[in-house]
Amino acid sequence: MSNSIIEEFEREGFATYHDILNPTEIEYFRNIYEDFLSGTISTVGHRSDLSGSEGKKELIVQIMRPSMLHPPLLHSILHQKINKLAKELLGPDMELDFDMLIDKPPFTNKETPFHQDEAYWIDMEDKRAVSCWVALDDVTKENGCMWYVPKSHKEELRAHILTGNGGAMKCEAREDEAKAVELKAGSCTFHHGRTIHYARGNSTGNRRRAFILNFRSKEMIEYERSQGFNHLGDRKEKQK
Ligand SMILES: O=C(O)CCC(=O)C(=O)O
Repeated sequence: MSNSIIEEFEREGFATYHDILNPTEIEYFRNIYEDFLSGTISTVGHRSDLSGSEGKKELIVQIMRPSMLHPPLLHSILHQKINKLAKELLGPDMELDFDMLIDKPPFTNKETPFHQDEAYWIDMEDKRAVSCWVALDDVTKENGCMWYVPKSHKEELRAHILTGNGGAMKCEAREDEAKAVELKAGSCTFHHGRTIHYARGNSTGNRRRAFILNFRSKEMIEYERSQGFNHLGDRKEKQK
């Protein structure tokens, strides 16, 4: 990873990394993604609708810890590459804490509210945490690219509310203080656990599949697990 990306991440709280996957690799991960969505790989206990909707059609499909359900992912090119980059960003003790898939199907048009990831987690002494958000489709503002509030990782944790019914956490923030990051499929952004971010809904007919990996120190992962915190939570099963 270049020094300028590391500096940007430290200064702004997020940074873009282009072409982490080549077209063949994108296809490989899209195929696995479809196996999760269709239930070919069972997602029982790991799948919920982040929008909190109880309707028949899922608006924001969230599948937690896909690599637990399909362990070859742990050794995949994606996990290997991002693990190495996370270590370059935050230190050699960075390990995969959890991964997740967030799919916004066409025309579901449901935003992911502004939040800081840290609001979802138990309090930890060592706040170093980085998420890598990998686009498996081209993402624009219209189909739900990520927006980040620059330098917000240097702020305190803002007050968050639960949007209800097992849905997402939400804090006060506005689009006009955030920066949209449109990406080509196969590119990604890294953001700090405290960086405020959000995504519009997918108002287009295009796909918007994101594969997200989160890293923190080995010691903090051990601490989380000792507290029974495993990033699965209480999932409201829709199906599969
Ligand atoms: O993909 C999304 O809509 C939200 C993702 C997100 O909040 C995250 O990766 O922390």
